Amino acid sequence: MHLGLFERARGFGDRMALVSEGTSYSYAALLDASEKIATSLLNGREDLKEARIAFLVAPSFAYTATQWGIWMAGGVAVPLCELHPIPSVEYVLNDTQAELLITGPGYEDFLSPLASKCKIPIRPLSEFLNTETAGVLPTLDPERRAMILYTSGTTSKPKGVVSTHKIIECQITTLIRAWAWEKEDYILNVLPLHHVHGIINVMSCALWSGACCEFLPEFDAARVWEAIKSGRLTLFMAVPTIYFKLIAFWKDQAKNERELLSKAASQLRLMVSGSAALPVSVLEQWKVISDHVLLERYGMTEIGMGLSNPYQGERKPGHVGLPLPGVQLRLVDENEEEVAVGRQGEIQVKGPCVFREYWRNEKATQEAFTEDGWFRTGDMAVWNEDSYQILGRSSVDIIKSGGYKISALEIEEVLRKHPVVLDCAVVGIPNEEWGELVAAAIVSEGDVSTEELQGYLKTFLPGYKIPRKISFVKELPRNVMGKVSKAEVKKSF
Ligand code: MLC
Ligand code: AMP
Repeated sequence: MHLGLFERARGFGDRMALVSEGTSYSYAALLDASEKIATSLLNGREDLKEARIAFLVAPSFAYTATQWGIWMAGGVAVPLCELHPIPSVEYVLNDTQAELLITGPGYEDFLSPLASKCKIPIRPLSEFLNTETAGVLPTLDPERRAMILYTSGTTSKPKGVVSTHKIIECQITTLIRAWAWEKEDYILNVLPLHHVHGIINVMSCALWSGACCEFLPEFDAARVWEAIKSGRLTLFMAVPTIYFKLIAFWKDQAKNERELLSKAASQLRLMVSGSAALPVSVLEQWKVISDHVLLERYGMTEIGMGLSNPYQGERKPGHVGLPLPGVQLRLVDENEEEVAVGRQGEIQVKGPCVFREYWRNEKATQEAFTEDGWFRTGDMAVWNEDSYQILGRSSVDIIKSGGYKISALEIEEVLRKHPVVLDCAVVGIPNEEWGELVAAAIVSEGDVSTEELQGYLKTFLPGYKIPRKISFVKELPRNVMGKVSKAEVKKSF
């Protein structure tokens, strides 16, 4: 076991690594718990040899120890998401052919029926933590697969993005340098831990640095402000929707409380926004409140972070700065020729932080890369004088809401099964708070309301929850659907 993350953690010993549910845990305690989990997972074997271990554990010390334990035993970590519709979780379990499902407290009832349906053994995390002593663990080659994160694409089924230890290390160290992480840092994680934003940018960067990461099990504006007010945070990173909600909370406070909150926020050394476009209005209001010009950056599950505004230097509103060190980036037209300066094009990326493959999907992997190895992001951008500006997705079938990527096709597939829905087109429509809201244009044989469709999604796909919430439904005449493009449908809302 010679991975950089663990070697460094050993050196940090008694420093505080994580704070979870009011308890602090040192690096030594984290390593100890992880080694015990790894030993228990191995159960006498020498190496898990990239067996996939799926787990659903709330953001907490237990989550990190589970992830590290899987890695230490030579397994591939597959973090699940409780917000995904049950069929999607089932799909992930089957697709990864997970050898085991670990369930954290509170998820047994949700996971047990799935585990038996998929014929995957399920074990509570508590069993692993009860292991008495740690055993011998395998030495890991950094080129080995480490993690699979599922992401929606332009197909209705999500794809498993595979990263190796080396890729993860590259994604971490790039940010450590770019944003000057150090061991005195203290960050609050409010993000879900099945996406790169929470896993890499927040939790792993903190642990690589010898810093402290405190978990909130889920976002709560009052608790975030409380943490900011306490003065213990040096860093904060979130999706634009979260800044929107923090602004709303601040506005609700009395004048003297606002002043206290603002003063406390101004003491942080860095505040970052990403995962979706940061509205300039949010950036401007946050500047007034906290005196921070939010550092906006651009990333993707497949590439980690690609573009970032400078840590030091001018941050241009509505822009995402320059490629991070080690990231090669170009803008191309539909013939995959580089566009002239000032012209918009698709972002393509190359470099050591780019993912290895889509899990068991050679076709999708091949299609995602050009012949000379550039990854096609599907995002459009333009170079404006000194910085890149993201213009949106090239496909209308991908919606970003609250920082979550959603496949419009996945929702359409369900809606078309509704008894009175003859046809439908699902699109994302711009919204300052959520980035985009899900809207459905339908052709129906009878009246059908937004609530009815929302309810139908929930019944048809138990566990079909936010953020796939349909916010608007519009009826289209029968002769129109199919003749208008989705872009036109989108404009019509
Ligand atoms: C929630 N609601 C929505 C919604 N999500 N309504 C419309 N659209 C949505 N997307 C509604 C709920 O139904 C509920 O309504 C109310 O809002 C509160 O719901 P909630 O679940 O309590 O919301 P909240 O906790 O405030 O969640 C918002 C959030 C969450 C922003 C904290 O969406 C989140 O954690 N997003 C982060 C996702 C993320 O980490 N993405 C990174 C991907 S990685 P009612 O009526 O019941 O009150 C990536 C790469 C990169 O993108 O570059 O980083
Ligand atoms: P995901 O696939 O969930 O990792 O989401 C990645 C996508 O989020 C990217 O392909 C972009 O479309 C979007 N994204 C991330 N950061 C930004 C940003 N700063 N501005 C606009 N879009 C962004």
